Amino acid sequence: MGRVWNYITEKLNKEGALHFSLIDPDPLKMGVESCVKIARFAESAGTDAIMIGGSTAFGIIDEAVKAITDAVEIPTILFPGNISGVSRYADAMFFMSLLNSTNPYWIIHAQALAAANVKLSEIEPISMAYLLVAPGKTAAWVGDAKVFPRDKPKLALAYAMAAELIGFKLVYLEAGSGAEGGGVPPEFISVVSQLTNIPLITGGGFNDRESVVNAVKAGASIVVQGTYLEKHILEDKGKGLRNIIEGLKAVGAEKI
Ligand code: 1GP
Repeated sequence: MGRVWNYITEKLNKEGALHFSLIDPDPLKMGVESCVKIARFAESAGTDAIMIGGSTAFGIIDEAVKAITDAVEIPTILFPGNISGVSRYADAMFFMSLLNSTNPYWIIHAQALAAANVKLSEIEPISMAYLLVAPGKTAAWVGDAKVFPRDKPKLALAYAMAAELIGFKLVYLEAGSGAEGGGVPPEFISVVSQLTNIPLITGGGFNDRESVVNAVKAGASIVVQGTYLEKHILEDKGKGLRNIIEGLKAVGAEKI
């Protein structure tokens, strides 16, 4: 078993729920120094891993990935938006397939183009089914996704069950970075977590303690926050994030 996958599963068994912090190393948004600061504050606030990536990865991400990985003790996991999102400096990568894309490029072709590079880099791959729920935001536009309407959780369930049967280690319910409406609807999280046996990650629009706590109550194993960090963490040095993570861990502990 890979080192990071082992860390995730053991920590989930012990703590019931995990918090991951997403950093998008887009030079049009922020420099490497800010990425490192965000990662450090997130780690000190108790986040369990740093995800690095975005739908529009401009430029070479190696510099940011190396700097972040050197700066924190917790695992760094790539969250690639395309083949340009691979870097050997991370501890692991989500090897993901956007299952509800209408374009085979995002389901298997990009993965095939990146596979040799991933194997040569010896980075730990963690297979993940990526499912986009409305609004889907930039990820849906870039990924040619047929997003699941917010009142149709059973559509996501069908895809999540197929993902489990195919052998994906994780399923990610994504509303898109910056999604309005408080994240993925709890009904999606609840039906998918109850009727599948792989850990469920969710992200996209979880911007406060209440929505994060509700996601865990509904059955999420891991909640991802990105935009919240970009907006608040440099000013409050992780204070607000600490409060959110305490809430997440309290609900997680009830599930053990
Ligand atoms: C995006 O799910 C992540 O891929 C995080 O979304 O930026 O809205 O937190 P936010």
